[in-house]
Amino acid sequence: MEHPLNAPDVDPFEFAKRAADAIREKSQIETHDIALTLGSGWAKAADLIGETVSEIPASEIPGFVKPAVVGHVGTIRSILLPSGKHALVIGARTHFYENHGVRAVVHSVRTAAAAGAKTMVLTNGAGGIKPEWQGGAAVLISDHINLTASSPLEGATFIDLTNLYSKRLRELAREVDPSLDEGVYVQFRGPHYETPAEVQMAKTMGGHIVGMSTALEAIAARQAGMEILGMSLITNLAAGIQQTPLSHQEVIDAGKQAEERISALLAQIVAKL
Ligand code: 8IG
Repeated sequence: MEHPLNAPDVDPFEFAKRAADAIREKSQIETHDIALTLGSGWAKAADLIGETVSEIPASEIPGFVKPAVVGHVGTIRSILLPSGKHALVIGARTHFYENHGVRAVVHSVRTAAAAGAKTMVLTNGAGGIKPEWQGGAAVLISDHINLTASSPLEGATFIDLTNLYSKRLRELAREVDPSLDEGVYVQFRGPHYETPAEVQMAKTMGGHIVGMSTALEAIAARQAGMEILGMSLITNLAAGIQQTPLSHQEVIDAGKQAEERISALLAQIVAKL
């Protein structure tokens, strides 16, 4: 928890403003319209959505720590879209399981909001509960169940989470690919994968996707007034749904296999935002 955001008297929103100022200074882009967090399997989208204006190591931006997982990028990119809009691509996600506290988890989202972004695209690699999702399916997140027992909101901050994952944006995504399925994302704390019993619990609760990110970030994005699009790459079927044990290598391989296809899909969707 010895993260700068957890020091006494730190206001996380002030910190996000400072981070956004650093991005403005380094990218020379005054306002970013859209922000994307690219999870496992989605990184290539950054090369396809537009022209990279600048790429900043996360370590040069206040409050960002370098990612714990190999395969996560660790840079913030400013990209000029064909539409003339500017996108901020966050390749450095902090996971709840890293134990830097929930402020660190949502700092990138708050920074994106402070940089001007009105739309937040949250992507991840995740496990699938629906057996028909085998083989690197990309699915839209329709809602979530937050099983982290945490919240990015501090104090008596009551915020409505209806339509958290914008129906309008899901429909926009389906204009690009009408076959896109959707499901409820269940955020577990991790970093262990679920037991088969926990997967059955998630299923009984109404979940379809299991993962270790996104829900806390979506709450912070809603607090910031952003419109949210959530997408999961199903790299594996959840424990007990698939018959073989889960492995991080399998997840990485499935991500690599799907990367070209889902990144192209995401680039087409971003062009419509
Ligand atoms: I990739 O099966 C990926 N991330 N919790 N469960 C959880 N997170 C994941 C999984 C999974 N696959």
